[in-house]
Amino acid sequence: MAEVVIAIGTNLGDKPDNLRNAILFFDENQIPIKAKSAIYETEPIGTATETFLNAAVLIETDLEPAFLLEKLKSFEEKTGRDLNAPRWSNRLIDFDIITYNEKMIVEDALTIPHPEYQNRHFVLYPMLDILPDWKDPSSEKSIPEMINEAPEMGIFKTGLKW
Ligand code: PH2
Ligand code: MG
Ligand code: MG
Repeated sequence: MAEVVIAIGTNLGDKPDNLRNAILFFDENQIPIKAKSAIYETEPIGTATETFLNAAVLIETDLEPAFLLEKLKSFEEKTGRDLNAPRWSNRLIDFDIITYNEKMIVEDALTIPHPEYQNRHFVLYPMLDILPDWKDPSSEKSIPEMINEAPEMGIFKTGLKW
């Protein structure tokens, strides 16, 4: 069994509802969720223009990373995300595989740990909620260390319930 951190982002439509919907993906695929982070409101980074809700879940799965990615993509598509939209445009649901045990993978379609997570407070804060003792397998940095070194951004912990 692998312990996997999935980051979830949404910045279109009924965002709290989109997050709750995302949980259905794991239920439908009988993938146990071991922990859910708080829900954060975050300033859009890059070319996205609308405020995000971001969160992360810790799951347990036997699915291989590439196969898990494929299933996550098909859920994004099914729930109405236009996969041909430009990279970083506004989206209903974005799933990103952040970590897969301590595995390191570098392939065209998939890099694990996620190549940008160390620079993103909108991933690191939710991750701290669910996997506080994580150390990056390459740099061996803790999440608080990565948070200290990442660029500041607008991020606010909401009281929203899942
Ligand atoms: N995702 C992006 C680009 N920018 N900004 C925030 N705040 N949250 C995100 O999830 C996010 C982003 C690309 O996936
Ligand atoms: Mg993303
Ligand atoms: Mg993505």
